[in-house]
Amino acid sequence: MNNGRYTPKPEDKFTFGLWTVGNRGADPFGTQVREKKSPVELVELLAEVGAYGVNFHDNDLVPIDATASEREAIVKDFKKACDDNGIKVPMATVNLFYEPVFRDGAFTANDARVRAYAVQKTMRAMDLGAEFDAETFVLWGGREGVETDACRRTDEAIKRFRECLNYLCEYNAAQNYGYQFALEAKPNEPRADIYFPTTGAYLAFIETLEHKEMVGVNPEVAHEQMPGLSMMHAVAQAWEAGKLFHIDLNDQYPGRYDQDLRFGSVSPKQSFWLVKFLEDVGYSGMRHFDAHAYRTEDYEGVKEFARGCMRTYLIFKDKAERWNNHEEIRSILAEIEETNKDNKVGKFSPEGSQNLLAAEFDRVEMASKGLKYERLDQLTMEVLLGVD
Ligand code: GCO
Ligand code: MN
Ligand code: MN
Repeated sequence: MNNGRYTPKPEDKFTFGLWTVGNRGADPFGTQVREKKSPVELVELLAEVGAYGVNFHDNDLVPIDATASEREAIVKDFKKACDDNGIKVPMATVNLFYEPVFRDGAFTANDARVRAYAVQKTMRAMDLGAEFDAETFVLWGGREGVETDACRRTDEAIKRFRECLNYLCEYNAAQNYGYQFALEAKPNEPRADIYFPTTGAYLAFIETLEHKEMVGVNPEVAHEQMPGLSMMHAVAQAWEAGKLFHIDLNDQYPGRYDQDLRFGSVSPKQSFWLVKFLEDVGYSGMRHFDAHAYRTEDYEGVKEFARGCMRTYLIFKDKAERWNNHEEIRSILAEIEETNKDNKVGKFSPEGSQNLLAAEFDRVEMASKGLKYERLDQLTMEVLLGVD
């Protein structure tokens, strides 16, 4: 049914990280279950399932100890694989969490040498991404946090983070890279508490930067849902602020470790509202899936996982259109809009405020009529469940 409609097309802008389809199923309790695939093989896999692009951390592509000539050969092969398979590299990022040197953080570490090394590693990762014409540079500060707040003052950590960000923005300008930085929040894991735990926290921080126009956010479903927050609300705030530079789509049961499950597989209703929001406002950026296949899978299962992420997105996009054109839904929305017509607040003026102070409101009458949200939500469920 409608199979062609749910087949990914380049204009859908579906991307995956090398670390997502390349995830080998290791977890803190068990080792890898899938054999290692090279970056070139992963690009081939992504082309096979119909993705638009691939993203990478510096060390997903170039091992941390690679020599200059090794780096050159890797970049050349990978570029060829991307070109041959019609795969773009829209986003690049830097790994500031894996190596022991970052055990106390990267931009916020107490050791000034570690902070300088982290900035150097990021500049080099920016150089690498620029070789592939990446336009977005994601920064996820996985180790920027604490197990014990005895180690430093939190406001000092924030100042250090700002200093590094300001530096990297200058580097971006000096090199003419034209990157948009996208900051990715997460409340915890791997640290007990990570600084800037939510997208909202980053949105406030960005306003304090010297080049705030270069910096936006990369909200992730799992990271907002871990503490039980609404991803769509975080995305909407970022969008309204002109700061939705990228997005990490996956799924997550609230209150647990970061699960990075297939998009839409846990919370279809929330995922639907998210897709509907992105489509309604005309978000034109990448739809990046930062998720991985179950540990039970081989690479055929990995392909099923990747296809599933994209197919579910497209099904929700279809459902959003159905919702927007649904006759009864539209008539309830029109009734709602009717009550919103006469805005008495608007912009403050002394005269307007006198009028508002003098206005009479019948609060009993205003609360007397049901709002039909039960019906609206049931209709939403029926659209989602495919009976309407
Ligand atoms: C995580 C994060 C990462 C980042 C990635 C990009 O919880 O592991 O979501 O996957 O998105 O490192 O910087
Ligand atoms: Mn994550
Ligand atoms: Mn992520």
